[in-house]
Amino acid sequence: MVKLRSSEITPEHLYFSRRQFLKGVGALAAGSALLSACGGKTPPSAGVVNTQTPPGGVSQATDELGDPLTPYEAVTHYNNYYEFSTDKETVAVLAKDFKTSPWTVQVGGLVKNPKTYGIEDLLKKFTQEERIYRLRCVEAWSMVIPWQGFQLSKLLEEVEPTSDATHVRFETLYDPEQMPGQTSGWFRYNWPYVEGLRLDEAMHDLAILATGLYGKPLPPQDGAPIRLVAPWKYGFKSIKAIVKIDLVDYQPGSLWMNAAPDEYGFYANVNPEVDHPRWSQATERRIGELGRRKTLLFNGYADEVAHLYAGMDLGKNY
Ligand SMILES: Nc1nc2c(c(=O)[nH]1)N[C@H]1C(S)=C(S)[C@@H](COP(=O)(O)O)O[C@H]1N2
Ligand SMILES: [Mo]
Repeated sequence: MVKLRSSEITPEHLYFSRRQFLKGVGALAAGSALLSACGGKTPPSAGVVNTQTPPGGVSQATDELGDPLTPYEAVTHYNNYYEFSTDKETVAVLAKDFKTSPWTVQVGGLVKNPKTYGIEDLLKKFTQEERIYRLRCVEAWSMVIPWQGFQLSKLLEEVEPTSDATHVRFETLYDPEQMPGQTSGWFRYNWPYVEGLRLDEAMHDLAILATGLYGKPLPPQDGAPIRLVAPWKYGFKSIKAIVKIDLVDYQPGSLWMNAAPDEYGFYANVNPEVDHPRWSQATERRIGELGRRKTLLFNGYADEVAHLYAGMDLGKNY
């Protein structure tokens, strides 16, 4: 159960502003069960109907584990997006006027049918479905987010990777005029933000390209107009504002691997037993909750994805 008593909402527990959070709670209270007395998991055996009412535009008030959705206000005002700011609460403000139209995504490399898609083509061609996923940042906080989007596999099937393709490389827009974090001073980072997946990871049913959340178009701060979501991996793999997707025959680097190779690897699978060199990954802070939760292997998606890593040393392949 999410505890929302104002006395408990302190910067110690929640790093976004208390005022903003309470505003969000107020806005959600009408339609949401986040304030109901009986949140949390109902054992199926009890035969009790889950009385939590989902907020507008969303089909369920919880994920498949019974964890409540993180309030919209938190999802959209506590963001990691270094192109705008390293301050999570400032991202939404600086990204407010980010231009997402016209927008194209160039899909190429080792494919039979390279193609440049307008964002509107992608929205029309691929049915947008809801996916309620946990998002676990490598910094050890997490959220539950109702996304809309479509499976990355659908797009890849359309461009037809050749038999040489082994990995997928993603690239974010490079536009320092719009993205102040990409200008000088951020010498540590090699813009544009890039990320990658192994081809079998990219083809997995759980991997989506998200175009919306909470039944609305994706806000700029969450990666509009289109971003990756790979929920069993640390959040930094889920690259925002994608303009380029290439099929390649090598393991692509990523901005975080380049910035700190000892701290961030290619796989970045959520794993309670593989600590970050500077902090434990055994537990996490669910935004909006008190205390900490145990981190779940593969962020709770082990049944679906563990086979992808059979026989691999997850400590070495971090
Ligand atoms: N282009 C780009 N994508 C990015 C990031 C970023 O800084 N730039 N941050 C990543 C990190 S560390 C996380 S935890 C998630 C956060 O997504 P959210 O702000 O929608 O919760 O986006 C990821 N995608
Ligand atoms: Mo993150």
